[in-house]
Amino acid sequence: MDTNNLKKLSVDPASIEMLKKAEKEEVPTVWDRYENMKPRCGFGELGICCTICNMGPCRIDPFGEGTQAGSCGADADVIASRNLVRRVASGTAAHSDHGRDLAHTLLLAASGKAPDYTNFNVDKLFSLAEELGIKCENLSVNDIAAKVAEIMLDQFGSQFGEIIFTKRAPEKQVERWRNLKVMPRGIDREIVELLHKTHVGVDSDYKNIIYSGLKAAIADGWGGSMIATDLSDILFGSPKPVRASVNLGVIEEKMVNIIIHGHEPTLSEMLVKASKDKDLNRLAEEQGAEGINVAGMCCTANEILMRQGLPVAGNFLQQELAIITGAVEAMVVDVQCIMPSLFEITNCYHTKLITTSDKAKIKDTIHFSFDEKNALETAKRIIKTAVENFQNRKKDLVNIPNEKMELVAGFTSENIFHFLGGRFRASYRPLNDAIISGRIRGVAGVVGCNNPKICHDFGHLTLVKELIRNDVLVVQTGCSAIASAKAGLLKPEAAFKYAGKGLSEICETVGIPPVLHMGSCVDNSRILTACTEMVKEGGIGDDISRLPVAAAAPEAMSEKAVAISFYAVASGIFTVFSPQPNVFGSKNLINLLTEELKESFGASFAYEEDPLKAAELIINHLDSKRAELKLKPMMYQQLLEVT
Ligand code: MSK
Repeated sequence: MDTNNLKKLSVDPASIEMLKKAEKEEVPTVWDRYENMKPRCGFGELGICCTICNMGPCRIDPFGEGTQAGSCGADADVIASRNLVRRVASGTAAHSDHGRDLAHTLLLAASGKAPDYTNFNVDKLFSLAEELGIKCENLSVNDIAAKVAEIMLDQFGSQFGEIIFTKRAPEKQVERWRNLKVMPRGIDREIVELLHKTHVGVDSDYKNIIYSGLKAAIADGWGGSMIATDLSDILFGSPKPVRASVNLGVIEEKMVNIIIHGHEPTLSEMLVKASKDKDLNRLAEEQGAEGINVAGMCCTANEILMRQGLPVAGNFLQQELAIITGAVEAMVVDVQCIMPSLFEITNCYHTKLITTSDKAKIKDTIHFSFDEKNALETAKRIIKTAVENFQNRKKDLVNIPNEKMELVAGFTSENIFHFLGGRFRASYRPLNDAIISGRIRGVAGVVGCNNPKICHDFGHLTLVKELIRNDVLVVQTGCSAIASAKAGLLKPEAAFKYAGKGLSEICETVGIPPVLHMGSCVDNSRILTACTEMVKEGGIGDDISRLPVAAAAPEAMSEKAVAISFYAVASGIFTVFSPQPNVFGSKNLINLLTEELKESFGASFAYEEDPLKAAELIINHLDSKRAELKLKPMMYQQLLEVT
């Protein structure tokens, strides 16, 4: 493939360089396998292929002429909606199981069974305990932590009532969920009920199916994900703005390189700690290395970046490319977004692939069963394995791209208070005032993955640049945040280069970048909390659906991204999703998702693959919300018309 063709695969120079290397060394990547899958099944693309029961597979004729129902009688609306919400169930399960693991770790730590996790963030612990109504007098820190962990664990198995963190939402939102009967009772319960409803011969009302999907998704955003975020902050500390670097250039030629990939900070935090062990560093030197370099990939990267300032090697589509540098001694993985292909890629180099979660093994790889009870000890054994592998590096296969970018990350819904309001006036008032006065048009959360259907990072960067150019403050999580970081958008200086005049003035005054990194994919819950704070501050609407805010997932790939988009819409946030999900075989379903949901939730989906058009949709939406609120015209609008 020539360079021009490679440029169609990624806009990231480091990735293009590694794709060239992969081609030369005949190492297949995700892009090759994606091409080999063509042509894709048209029925599957449209979401009208059903494999739910053993009478199938069945498919509906999309032209309305042939078969219009599967063997059981399910039509296109039922088949497409069932397929879609099963993704919501899986995405919600993934996020929520992550939250459950953290609650379990907190309980073990509080009861003295996980001694490596006892350095609690007591400020956050006390504030959560107070919110949960725990009477803390005469209780030890461990007792309080145990009570918090138990209440959090109860959220999963609860059968009745309402998930506790939904109370954080504005009152109007809560009332709406109750009236629409989508208030989740327990996280596991909603996932199970959703799977039950989509079993053959249960729910055959596509609207009812979608509403159940929205209910389960609320249990994710305001339940499992929010629990994961809050408990991570208690166990590992609340993030603070940190400077760090990003892209494949963070891999160091003279050091032992360990890439940690996946999601849960329980593993990554221990590996970071173990990598500082004096004996292991001495061993690295004995092997001829200058030290141990730990870098992150995907959302694990975001976790250790925000709390430890560790470098980020890349986002989802770069996991194979990191190994192709030939300079990675070990890739250590836990759960989610880990390509099974890593085994084949590591076999082409000296890299050891190490799995750590009993939930996620890869056949024939080294497995260290990670247990919170002896976490640091296991982490040290993993690091030692990587260090001892340094001598097996094939020097002639090493080629590390120079690309490396500086960034600032680590914003949270709490510390934005500090940055926007200043030390003595910590509040969302300045943000709301900036929106009211027309300096900032609104706020957009741009989140999600990479997907080889879209040129790597192109969707994220084009959308984000267009938004900030039009005075939209952008908040980001996940692989989308990493894309912007690589392009330099997470540096305060980016405001002068890319942001509109109004946003740039705010960034300069406050000293923040125009694009704020707010964490990993579970940390989208921080964006929900920030929206709630904006409502509480007043002046721009009494419920999230009235705020000039929007969301986008320009290169969505995972089922978690579908769940996130569902809870964003259920929370009243207009959401542009791309590439289009497999639902276009049902006109009724598309109409429900893109139009009818507005009536009930105050928000809907838009499916738009062109990032400039997506930006236009978001800007128009923010302007319509501003008009509804009778806010002032944009201060510098006349200078910055959308292209
Ligand atoms: S890792 S879910 S590719 S954001 Fe959270 Fe990235 Fe999407 Fe995985």
